[in-house]
Amino acid sequence: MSSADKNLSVFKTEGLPDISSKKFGILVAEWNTEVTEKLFEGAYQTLINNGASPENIERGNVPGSFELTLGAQWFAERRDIDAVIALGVVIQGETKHNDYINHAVAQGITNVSLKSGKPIIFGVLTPNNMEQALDRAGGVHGNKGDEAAITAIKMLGLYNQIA
Ligand code: DLZ
Repeated sequence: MSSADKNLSVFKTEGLPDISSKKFGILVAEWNTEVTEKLFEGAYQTLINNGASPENIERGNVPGSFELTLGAQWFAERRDIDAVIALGVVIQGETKHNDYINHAVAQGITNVSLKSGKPIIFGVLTPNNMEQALDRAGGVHGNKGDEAAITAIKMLGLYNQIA
């Protein structure tokens, strides 16, 4: 079983909707790229494995996780984008900086999601250290990028059912 499969084993992944015509924006924070690149690979590959077309997946880089919110809004404002996945890693440091960033991004992504009515997925790891981050970016605890992609797909399916 791959680490991606292990991660997804906590999810119900059967019966996912057809996403062959859906367009995704994936935002990647440039802080801690050794981790965020793995999150991107996981999210991208999970979308492809579930039927998305490569030409329907667009990537945007932002300087740090704090900027994920505005990047998500720019993607969400586009009529052609159906869902956005925001990927970042905020590692706890010696200051409270991480708390401010984490809260701002969580709140910001919620706001963009509610304002746009589109799924904007919070794919931000908030570990205590780099080891915990790598464990969740294709390591022993799976890949948060995979999980974020599955969540985006599920929300698109739910939109068809209840919106
Ligand atoms: C400033 C900062 C710090 C200390 N730590 C992180 C981090 O662990 N992960 C991350 O994605 N970004 C960090 N940043 C950068 C902020 O997200 C943001 O880019 C800057 O504060 C500029 O707005």
